[in-house]
Amino acid sequence: MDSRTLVFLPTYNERENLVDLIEQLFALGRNLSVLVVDDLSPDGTGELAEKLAEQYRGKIRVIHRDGPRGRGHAGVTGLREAAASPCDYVVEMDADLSHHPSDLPRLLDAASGADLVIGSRYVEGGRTENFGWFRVLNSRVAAGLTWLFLGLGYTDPTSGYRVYRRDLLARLPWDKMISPGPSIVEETLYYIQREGARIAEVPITFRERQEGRSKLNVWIRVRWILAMLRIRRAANS
Ligand SMILES: Nc1nc2c(ncn2[C@@H]2O[C@H](COP(=O)(O)OP(=O)(O)O)[C@@H](O)[C@H]2O)c(=O)[nH]1
Ligand SMILES: [Mg+2]
Repeated sequence: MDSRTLVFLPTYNERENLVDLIEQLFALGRNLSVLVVDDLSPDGTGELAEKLAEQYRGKIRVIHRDGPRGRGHAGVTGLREAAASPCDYVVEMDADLSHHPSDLPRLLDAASGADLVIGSRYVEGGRTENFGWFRVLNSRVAAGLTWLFLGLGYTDPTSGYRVYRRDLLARLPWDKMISPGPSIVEETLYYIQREGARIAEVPITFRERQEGRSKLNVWIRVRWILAMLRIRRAANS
């Protein structure tokens, strides 16, 4: 039987990307359902997600987060909810079409032999498109820092395109996590490595978004580095 897979999408101002992404996901013909976690996007992404949920009845759930927004807050809400949902695998991917649904079948195939599959831009066969040298440098430096601070020796630890076994997510100590922003991606990987989980890296083609804007700015980058310094300490407290 096709394993049950829940695709978790964190969204903030992704109105121009969400319909395409959802259509492409369901066109894969796998046993998929979708969980959208939106932080009250001013562009109406949350309302659009509700419309899609009506259209694809029973296949899409939407959580509207209130309170402080952030990729990390949304990540904890979404993955926690996913861990308690009836499914075998949980996919996490960006909602800006940078992570392409056409790579998903290969990631899911690899998940039968691993607890976590990371979609990697930098493993042999991986690619980036339309991703300028500064963004590549950024993600390479970030990977170096996660190795230095957290001991994560993977080619692409900052990739948010992943497949988790649901039972792995159910074992993670969500209450200890301290990342309000994108460092949640490295923080979850840190705890997963500590669990002794089997981690595989599979090549993906990452395409920088065509629509909407990245939420990565200088302040978010500074907070990301500060989080790297605190994650290990919080884990051991
Ligand atoms: N719910 C929620 N999602 C967010 C937030 N910030 C970013 N995202 C989503 O996280 C994903 C990655 O964000 P993006 O801005 O593209 O970051 P980049 O790919 O690193 O430039 C996208 O699906 C965003 O919509 C947030 O504060 N709340
Ligand atoms: Mg993006």
